[in-house]
Amino acid sequence: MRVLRLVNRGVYELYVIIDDEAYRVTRGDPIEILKNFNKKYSKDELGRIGERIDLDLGGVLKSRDPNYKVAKPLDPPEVWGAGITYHAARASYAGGEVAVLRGKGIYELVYESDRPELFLKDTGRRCVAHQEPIAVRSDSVWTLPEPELGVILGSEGEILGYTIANDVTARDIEAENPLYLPQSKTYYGCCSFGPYIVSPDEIKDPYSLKIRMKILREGEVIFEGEASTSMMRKKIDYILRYLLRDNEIPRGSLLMTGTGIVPGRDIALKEGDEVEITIDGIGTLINPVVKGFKRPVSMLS
Ligand code: DO4
Ligand code: MG
Repeated sequence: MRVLRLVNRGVYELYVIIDDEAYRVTRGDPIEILKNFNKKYSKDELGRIGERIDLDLGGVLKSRDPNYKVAKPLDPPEVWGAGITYHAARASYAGGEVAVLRGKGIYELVYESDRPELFLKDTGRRCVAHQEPIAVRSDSVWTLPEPELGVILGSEGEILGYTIANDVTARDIEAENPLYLPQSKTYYGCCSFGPYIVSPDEIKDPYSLKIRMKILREGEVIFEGEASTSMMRKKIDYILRYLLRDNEIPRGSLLMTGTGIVPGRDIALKEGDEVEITIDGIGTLINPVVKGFKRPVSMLS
């Protein structure tokens, strides 16, 4: 089951998609729907809480339908990021290592340590939806996208669903001084996620998902990379044990599980670029890039 939210002529609509059939749900919210996914909503039950709609989903996701716009599948009260969960992320800091502690690079230490890196990315309002612009800060010349498997958490920290997340990061600001991490990670347009949330029953093994990312400039692919969640050094349950320790997370929060694809120093996002992230079994998240803050439609309310 997939949960999708659309804006139809300025009004939010919630959809559940089962076997490529779309049901517009008029009762319940995305979290309630996901919490009940294991009841395996029958089409009859869906008929009770909503109605079957003939939706050209492919067209909607490609913004071809002027009436519909994809919204964030829910408004997470908190968005957390896990860092250096893949070797590729750790390796990307080698060479120009930004800080050394006890004789080792701090990112190498995090990769080897028991304690994961966790940071509060946002309270949700700086994150944008599929097809909305992600941003390069006006004071950054080296900003990179970070394609990550996202998990939506219930009130007990249980996984309610999976999504695609982009933990956009101003790498130059982060590299200048580790204490600048919040500025490199948190600003308007620093994160996108969606287009769907996929219920856990559809994801047979969260550790065998292929993640692909492309950056397009004037229609040309200027970067292409691939990773698999099988390469995660710290697994999701393990990260959650640390995240939830003495720390209640409000239901519907999003945890981004770290990036396994890091473009080199020759790549920096520019206004007009497009970032395309695909995770097998979940979908494709596409965002254009702007320089500086442009208020996306989802922030208007
Ligand atoms: O401090 C570095 C953050 C790294 C990160 O966001 C990631 O590995 O995905
Ligand atoms: Mg990240």
